Parts: sequence; structure tokens; C-alpha cells
Amino acid sequence: MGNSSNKGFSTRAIHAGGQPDKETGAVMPPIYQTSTYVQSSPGEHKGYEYTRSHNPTRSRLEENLASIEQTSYALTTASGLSMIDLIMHMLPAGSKIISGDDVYGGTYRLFTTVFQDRHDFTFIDTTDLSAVKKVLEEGADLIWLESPTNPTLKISDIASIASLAKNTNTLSVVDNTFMSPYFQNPVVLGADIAYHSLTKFINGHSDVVGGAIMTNDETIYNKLFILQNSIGPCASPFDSWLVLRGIKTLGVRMQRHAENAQQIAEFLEKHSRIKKVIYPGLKSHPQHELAAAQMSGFGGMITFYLDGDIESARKVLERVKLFALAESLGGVESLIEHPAIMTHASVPKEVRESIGLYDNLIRLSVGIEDVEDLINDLRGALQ
Ligand code: P1T
Repeated sequence: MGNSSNKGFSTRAIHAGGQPDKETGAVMPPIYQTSTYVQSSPGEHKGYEYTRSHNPTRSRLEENLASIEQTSYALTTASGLSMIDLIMHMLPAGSKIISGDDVYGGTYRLFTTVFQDRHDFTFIDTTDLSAVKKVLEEGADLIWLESPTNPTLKISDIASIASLAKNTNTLSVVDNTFMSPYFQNPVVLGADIAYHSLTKFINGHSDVVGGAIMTNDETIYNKLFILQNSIGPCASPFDSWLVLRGIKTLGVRMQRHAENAQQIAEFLEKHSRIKKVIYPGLKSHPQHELAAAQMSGFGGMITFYLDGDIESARKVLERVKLFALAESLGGVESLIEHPAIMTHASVPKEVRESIGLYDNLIRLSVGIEDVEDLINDLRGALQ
């Protein structure tokens, strides 16, 4: 990282891991698109043997990610879910895992299908501190928080939960995908691991699928590195390079995502066809004060309930022109989606409805286009 560790966020985002190439002076890092590395004698090499274990482009990305999340270590994988897979493999069989009850549908599916026979999962509302305290005191090996949650944007008190977890020897992991390291730093707040789907805001251009963890704990990093190398879901050199490039504009992108989302949330809150808008930056959000305290901005995600049924929701989703009807989030372009049919279809209907994920719920990933155009698009679709 050179001397950028004491610098501001965007300076670190642009420079960490970005030292000019020693051989050529290239200002942008080379894409080391190689699977293997020559050895001068068996076992004698320059630190690189095989790209599943190490790759210089990926090392630069990991150096950068640790810097922007303010941790000592970062490790990447080829998708967000494959990183969760490594974390679940890191725990001994029979571990007790507490998870927020409103997590990304794919995370829920991984917990309740692939790992349901290996570990013991309990899903709770992690916004309820006394409920969290109770389950932690009963004994747990890991607590998995998403804050804000996907898609109902519930905010959990990261510092308090991390401190309760420390007292009970429970590992705390925070899925920080929705905020990105620009607006929230879970490890600085006391959590053991910050987790990200790099696919979203960090890369920011909807052209890579990737995952990462950042931590100060060397033992956790080493265990996950061994699993990454043994199981093999490594991020490719080209994807690593694209994410490294995307991160350079993370600060300005997040500011614009949040400014646009605030205006759109306020527009929707006044609209007669909308029953309820959920956005952490609205005073009406149940954890608005907590959000303002632990995040430095409110992000680009908005969820709203239409005053209508699934058919009215379908019409809105079909009528938008600028918002693309698509899964995923966090790119520069605005996306709209229907969680019950799309991203959270793997969550059973009764579980979905118990957490407020009804058929009239629509999720927006607000991009960085001109906000007037986005508002006009929504106004037209809601007419
Ligand atoms: O898609 P992948 O990179 O494997 O990341 C999974 C993931 C993890 N955590 C959160 C909070 C996520 O939102 C996701 C992926 N989410 C979507 C694809 C979505 O549209 O919600």
C-alpha cells in the first residue's frame, strides 16, 4: 500500500495495491493472466506457484480491500456465496449458528440446504438486542448479521452485538454488501469479519461476480486461505483487475447513490400509490437514529410496498423504462426487482411473509443517473 495507509478513503481506494509495475512502470496494474509460474529449481520461486493459491493481480485487490475496510487482511473468492461456503467450512461440524431472519435469499438457501446437516441454524430478528443477548448466552459459535438487511433494510446494532458476541466467545460476521466500506466498517465497530459480495457496490459496474472477507484476525485469515486453496473458488485475474478498477470510484459513486436514493425515497413516501417506503435515510425508518450513528451515509437501496397486489406490482415492474428489471444491485445503472419472485424465491412463502416480504414489495437499487430522470421513470410507471 506504500504510504497511503493514513490517507482518506478515496486516496486509499485509488492507491492501495496500485503501485506502478516494477518491470515497465505501467501506472495501471498488469492483469497476470496466468495459471502457473516458472520455478528456477523445484520449490524455488518468487512467491507464486499456481494461481489457485496466489496471483499478483488478486494480491493487489486484496491489499486494496483490506485498506478500504481498515483491516489487516482481506481474502477474495469467485462469488459472494462461495466465501460464505468457506466460512461455513471453517467451523467444526455441529456448530451453532445464529443468523438474522432477513438475509439475501441465496445466503438463506446455502444455510438451510447445503449446510443444514452440518450445522445447527437459528434465525432471529437481530434488531432485537435482548433476543440476540439471550441466544448468545445460550451458547453460539457464530452470529451472521446483515445490516442493512436484504431486502427489508433492517439495521442491527453492530457494536453492541459484536461486544455481546465477544463476551460469549462467538465469532461475529457482518454482511456489509449494502453499505460498502465507504459507509460502514463492521470490523472498526468490533465485529470479527466484514463480508462482502464484491458483485455489488464495491465493483459497481455489474460485470463481475465476486466475494471477500476482511478481518484483523490472522488465524481466521489463515484458515480461510487454506480452505480457499483447498476448495478452489479463487477470483480470476481479470475479475480481480476489474474490481480493482471499480473501487477507484467507490467513494464518489456511493455519495451519488445515496443522494439519489434519498430524493427518490422522499418522492415515493409522498406518492398516493405507495403504502410504505423503507429507506434508512427517512425519519420514518424504525432504526433511523441507529443507522445515522453507525453508518456515514444511508446507501442506494430502497424497498417499498405498493398499495395493491402482485398484479399491480407486475405492472410497475413491466412499465419502468430506465430502471432495468433485473436481479442484483449496486451498479451505476438503476435496477428494480420483485424479491418474492426473484432474489428471495428460495425463501418459503410463510417465512417470507413472517419478515414482511409480501407480494406487493418492490426493491430498487438506485444508480447514479440523473435523479430527475429516475423519478420521472417511477412516476410514469406508478400512474
Ligand atoms: O451473488 P454473490 O456475489 O454470490 O453474493 C451473494 C450475496 C450476499 N450478500 C448479499 C447481501 C447479497 O445481496 C448477495 C447477492 N444478492 C443478489 C444477487 C440480489 O439481487 O439481492
